[in-house]
Amino acid sequence: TETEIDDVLAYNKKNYVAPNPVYFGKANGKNIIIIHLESFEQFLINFKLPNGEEVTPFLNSLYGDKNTISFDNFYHEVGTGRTSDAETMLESGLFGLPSGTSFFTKLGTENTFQGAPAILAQKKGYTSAVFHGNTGGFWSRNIVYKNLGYNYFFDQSYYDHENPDTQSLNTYGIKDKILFSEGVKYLEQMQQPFYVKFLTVTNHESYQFSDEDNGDFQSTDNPDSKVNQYFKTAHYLDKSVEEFFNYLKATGLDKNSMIVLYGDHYGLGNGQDSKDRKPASVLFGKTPETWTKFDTTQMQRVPFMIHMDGLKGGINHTYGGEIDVLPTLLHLAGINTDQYVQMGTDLFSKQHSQLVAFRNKDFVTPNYTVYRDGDTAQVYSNKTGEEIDMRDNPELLTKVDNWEKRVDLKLKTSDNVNNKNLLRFYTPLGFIPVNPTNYSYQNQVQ
Ligand code: GP9
Ligand code: MN
Repeated sequence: TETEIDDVLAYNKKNYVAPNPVYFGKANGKNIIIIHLESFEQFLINFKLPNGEEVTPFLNSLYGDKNTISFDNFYHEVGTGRTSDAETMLESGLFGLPSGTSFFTKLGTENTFQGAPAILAQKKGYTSAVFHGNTGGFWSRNIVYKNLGYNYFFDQSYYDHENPDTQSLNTYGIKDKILFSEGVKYLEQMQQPFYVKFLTVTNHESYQFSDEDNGDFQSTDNPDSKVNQYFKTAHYLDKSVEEFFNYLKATGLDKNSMIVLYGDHYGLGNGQDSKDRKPASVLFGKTPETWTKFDTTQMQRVPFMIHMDGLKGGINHTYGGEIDVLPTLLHLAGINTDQYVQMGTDLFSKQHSQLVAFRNKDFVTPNYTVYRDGDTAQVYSNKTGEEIDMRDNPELLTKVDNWEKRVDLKLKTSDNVNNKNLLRFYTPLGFIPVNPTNYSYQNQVQ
């Protein structure tokens, strides 16, 4: 009902944090290019194979680059909606649903959003586009993106089908190298500033991938074929991104663009499921028997990097997650966020909340990792990886109780907005509601 939005707005007001003046507007007027690294985990960064070879040399160089801010305590917060949950958080500042996939349900197909493309268009004149190598109807993207206010959606039909390379199209979409090399044909015609995202897919588990695609990269010789495949496709993804960066440099686009890279969620043996643990455990000198859920949570880290000329690069140790990306980016773009209903907080803000809520209500703080089985919480020390005996620790217990309440309220508020489509009752000052019928993604080209 209409009054429920009042609770949401009260929550929003209380949890809003002011931007950091050092970063606010730093990307004012720049193009924003989001690169969605499918199933890409943080551990891949600077990971070396037994033969000494790096799996992702280009992303490693970017990670330590003087114009790149790289986060090393950034967590994915997806639920069963996986990719779609990550997209939902980055575009709308709201979580995915507690179960199910947000894109297939009312949330994606009917709800009112005040999302990134619309905000950037209205406040700063951005044109927006998504590039994805599957059909428009895949995961109902052709509906969801209209609700978000995306001007263009370059799906599979926009890419060259004569090229034998694109024939490798399979369940998830065309290979990443083709997505980028074909996608730039459209990118270079777009009006600037633009807000665009490239959704890669090749690193998705069970993607049909041939040794030819592998180039010089050696077999990784791991006894587990899934692990080998993961390294190979991650390496391929790394090369794809490198080629795209070369293009951006060659055209000078890198000079007036902010490039944001993030991993959407786990890819290898770190779902919540214990059957997944085996391949991950051997990589870290553990066995499925000694692998703990704390180890699993460590694997929930994914990359988040912001690359831009004039940005002072470095490794940022702030704890945060995907829900925090939208306010962070809007502030960089020079847009105030206090009017918008967003569950995260700007990672650069001095008051940023380092309480990272997972979709299943477990959470992480800079010092503790907390699991919630029914009424009792299990608290682990991040430093030792050991469970803490809470019986003689009333002070910590009080803290944990307080964190639990905050995590619950955050998720509950987000779920209320999503399940009851509450944003239809609230239009931020000066915001024009998105009309999905204004957008058509018909392929005019072929
Ligand atoms: C691919 C996506 C499916 O872009 O739609 O990927 P998943 O959700 O399984 O990661
Ligand atoms: Mn995904």
